[in-house]
Amino acid sequence: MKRTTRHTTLIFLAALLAACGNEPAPEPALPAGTDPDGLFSSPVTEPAEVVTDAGTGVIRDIDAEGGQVMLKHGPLDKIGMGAMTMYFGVTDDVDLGGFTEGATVSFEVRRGRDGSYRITRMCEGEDGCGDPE
Ligand SMILES: [Cu+2]
Repeated sequence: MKRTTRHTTLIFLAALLAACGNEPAPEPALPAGTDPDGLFSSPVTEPAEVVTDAGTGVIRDIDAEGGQVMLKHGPLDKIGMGAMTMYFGVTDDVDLGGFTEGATVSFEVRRGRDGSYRITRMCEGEDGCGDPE
């Protein structure tokens, strides 16, 4: 009888440990200031992986048909990206036809849940794109 009891206790402990291991990690809070307009807030629980940042860069190439632009950009700390030259996709709000290679631009970029970066706003000059309409 005593042996059976001990065995049952061990199973109980094992079940407890297994339950702990399966517990989902708590959702990390969205860092302050990453979503000032609440654009990406949702009542549904979503991973806090949509992050935006703003920076400046120089246009190296424009692929208007492909919807992407190559920028030599400065560091983008909020999305954890150092200075580099790379292609960004752009959202439908960005009209690449209004830009020329070699232009210095300000831009806003968003990292989607799929991990890709897309430019959501872009304008000439280094002074930012102003407040969103
Ligand atoms: Cu980059």
